[in-house]
Amino acid sequence: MDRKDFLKNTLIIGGASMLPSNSIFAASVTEGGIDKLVDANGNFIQQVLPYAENYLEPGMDAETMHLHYTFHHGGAVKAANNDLKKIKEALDSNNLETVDYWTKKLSFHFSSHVLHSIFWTNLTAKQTSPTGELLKRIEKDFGSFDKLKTYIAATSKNVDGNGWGILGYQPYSDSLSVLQCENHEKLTQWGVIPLLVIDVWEHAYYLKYKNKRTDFVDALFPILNWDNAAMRLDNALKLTR
Ligand code: MN3
Repeated sequence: MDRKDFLKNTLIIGGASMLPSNSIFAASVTEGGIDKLVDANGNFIQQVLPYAENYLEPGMDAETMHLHYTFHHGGAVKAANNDLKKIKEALDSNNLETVDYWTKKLSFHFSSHVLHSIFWTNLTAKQTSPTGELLKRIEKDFGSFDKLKTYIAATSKNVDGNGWGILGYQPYSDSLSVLQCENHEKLTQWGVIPLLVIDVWEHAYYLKYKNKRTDFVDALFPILNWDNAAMRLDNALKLTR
């Protein structure tokens, strides 16, 4: 590791509140406009958090952040690698008896990896609001930023069981779309690229907010990173238009 990398990593791991702009953490988690979720061999890898675990307090407490990132997201990454291995073994041995099981598991675990990776970058202690193309499209597709906020809050709070509220860009209709995702992979629209995701699994809030998911979602709004969502839309447009 050279000095520049050392400083960059130190800044990312230790001094989150000192992060000067989106550019540094964007460079650390994306490559060519898309999140880097696999290594050169195709194995799933987890990026380091773009801030310290206590950076988002009080909205999100450090203990929840630690458990969530390390064991829930981290566990999904490990499990997704195992699913891939099992599918390869099934194909290599021409024994397809359980391949449907591992295929379903991979969909669940890989989707968890995608959404959690995006979720961490969608949060910041800095005050942000939508700008540029994102704001223009929010106004066109939902009427106003306030209407979108009301919409995505209601969608997230009312997920049946565990799941996510998601704002995404749908390239087939060239429009923004809100999804109410169950688990990590259900109730999607093919093609949607997530821009801003809200984790409403109980593990995301139960330590601090107990059973009050509504309070958690309300507390999340001030720490949503709309700069990151705007950057994600710009990347999505570049990748698909
Ligand atoms: Mn989660």
